[in-house]
This record gives sequence, structure tokens and C-alpha cells, in this order.
Amino acid sequence: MAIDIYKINPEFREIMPQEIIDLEENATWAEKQDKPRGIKELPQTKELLEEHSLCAGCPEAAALRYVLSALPKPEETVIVNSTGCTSLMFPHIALHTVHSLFGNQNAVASGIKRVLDWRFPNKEKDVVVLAGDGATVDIGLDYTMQSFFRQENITTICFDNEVYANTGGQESGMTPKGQVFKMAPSGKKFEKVKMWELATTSGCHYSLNMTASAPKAVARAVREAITIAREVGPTYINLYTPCILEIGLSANEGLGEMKEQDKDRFDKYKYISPEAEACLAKAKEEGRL
Ligand SMILES: Cc1ncc(C[n+]2csc(CCOP(=O)(O)OP(=O)(O)O)c2C)c(N)n1
Ligand code: SF4
Ligand SMILES: [Mg+2]
Repeated sequence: MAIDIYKINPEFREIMPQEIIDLEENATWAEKQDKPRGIKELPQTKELLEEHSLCAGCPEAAALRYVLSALPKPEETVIVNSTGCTSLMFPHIALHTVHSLFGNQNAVASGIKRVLDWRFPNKEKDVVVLAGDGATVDIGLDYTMQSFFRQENITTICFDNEVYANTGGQESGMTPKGQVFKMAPSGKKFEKVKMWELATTSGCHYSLNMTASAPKAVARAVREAITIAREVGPTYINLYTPCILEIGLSANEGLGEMKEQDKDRFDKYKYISPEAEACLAKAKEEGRL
């Protein structure tokens, strides 16, 4: 059974690019089976980001595919994103997304989640923030942390490429010490902010630091984070998706870089609160995970 998410307003259909019409006609989310997509279906599905305008081989594009394939209920999900390389992918997916002003994505997501819960009290609505490190940790840090403090029922996924990529390579708080970029030639003077630890101390019930090297691991993390966000409180996933352009790698070297970092800086930090542990155990028992 297909899941009907994406509809073009009939009045605008005539002027829509073919790509958008293709999304409406061919993005089915669950055609062959009565459950959402999974990692195995990535090569055949229009809706799991068939095309994008990022650099060839950009790990952000692969990571978004894994995230989309793991959404438990895509038809009941809203993704809030922010300006950056990530935001270039959203016009190519058939899902409800909101492009917020740079940095305020967690405030926007909080409002959307509250209104959806009020408007649809009998439905589970998932709100997921997906934004870069500049948006999440630098310019939007206050909004990010305040949403944790308020215990909003949202999942925040930071695509941590350790740089302001979309504006040509400035350092962010997430850049490692000593790193030089085109527009940060003197080198980073202090250590990378441990946002995953800040998320834990700011009230997140689930906080991970990982690379996007293993699709199934990313998908599992997304499903767990969304399940906990629904029932317990805010969750955070810090996902290393290196900007291959800014660190001088070619299109086929992103995966190798992530695998290298699995052994080193991205050592799979994982925090789960006791309430979240109980929530996951119950979800597994009921076959929801
Ligand atoms: C309010 C506002 N401030 C600044 C910008 C400029 N801007 C656009 S993209 C970007 C950098 C994004 O960096 P990040 O969030 O790390 O995403 P990436 O491009 O690295 O994926 C900035 C500063 C903007 N568009 N709007
Ligand atoms: S600039 Fe970097 S983050 Fe942006 S699309 Fe290219 S490789 Fe990806
Ligand atoms: Mg970035």
C-alpha cells in the first residue's frame, strides 16, 4: 500500500518541474509492503533521495538517505531543517519539511510539535530537526539547548561536518583544534565542542556521537531516538558527515574517512536515561523496534 504524503496544488501543477511531478507520482514510501522503507530499499526508491545537488560523494547525502529510510511513520513526520548544504536536499524528497531561518530550527520544531499534538491528539506526530553544526551548535545553540531544557518531544540530528560548508569553509565550534580552512587560515585555536555531552547535561534522554559510516547503525539510532522523543523527551544524534570538499578528499573517500574516525574521534558516545531505557525495552517487547 502506498503512503500518500506529497500532493501538488492542482493550480500549480502546470508550472512544476518534472522532478517535482516525479516525486508526486513515484514517491510511494511503502508500496511493496505495508510498512515504511528500510535500508535495503535505498536503491529502488524515488522518495529516499534519488537526486540531489550536493557535491558528488558528499556523506551528508548518504546520511540523509539512511535517516529517511528509518523514519517509523513518514506520513506523520515533519522534518525541520536549516540553511546549509543539508537544506539543498530537501526539495528532492516527498515529505513534509520546513526550512526555518538559520539557527532557530529547534524553536520552530518545538512550536510545530506542540501544535500538532494539540490539533491531532489521537495521532503520533514526529518532529525531527536536521541541521548542520553551524546551525545547531554555533548560531542556534541557544535555541537547541532551550528545547532540551524545556523537554520538548523532538529529535535533533546534527549533520556534523565540522565546518560552515555552504558558505565556503569557515570554522565552527565543532571544528577540531588546529584545523585550517580556506576561510579560516590561522587554524582553530581550541578543541571541538562536545555537543553530545552538552545534550546529555542539558536534559536529552538519548545522546549519541557517531559517524554515518554504517547505514544500519544510523537507521537504528534514528528509530530509537524518535521512539524516545515521542514518549519521554528530547533526543540528540551527532552524526559525523565530513565535508570532503573542505578537507581535500575526492568523491569516493568520504566513507573511508568516516570509518577511520569510527576508531578515533567518533567513538560512539552513547547516553540513555533510565526512562528512555525503559521506553526502548517496552517498544522492543511490543515489536515496535
Ligand atoms: C540568518 C542567517 N545567517 C547566516 C546565514 C548564512 N549561512 C548560510 S549557510 C551557512 C553555514 C551553514 O553551516 P552548517 O550549519 O554547518 O551547514 P553545512 O553547510 O556545513 O552543512 C551560513 C552561515 C543565513 N543564510 N541566514
Ligand atoms: S561543500 Fe562539503 S558538505 Fe557541502 S555538499 Fe560539498 S562536500 Fe558536502
Ligand atoms: Mg557544517
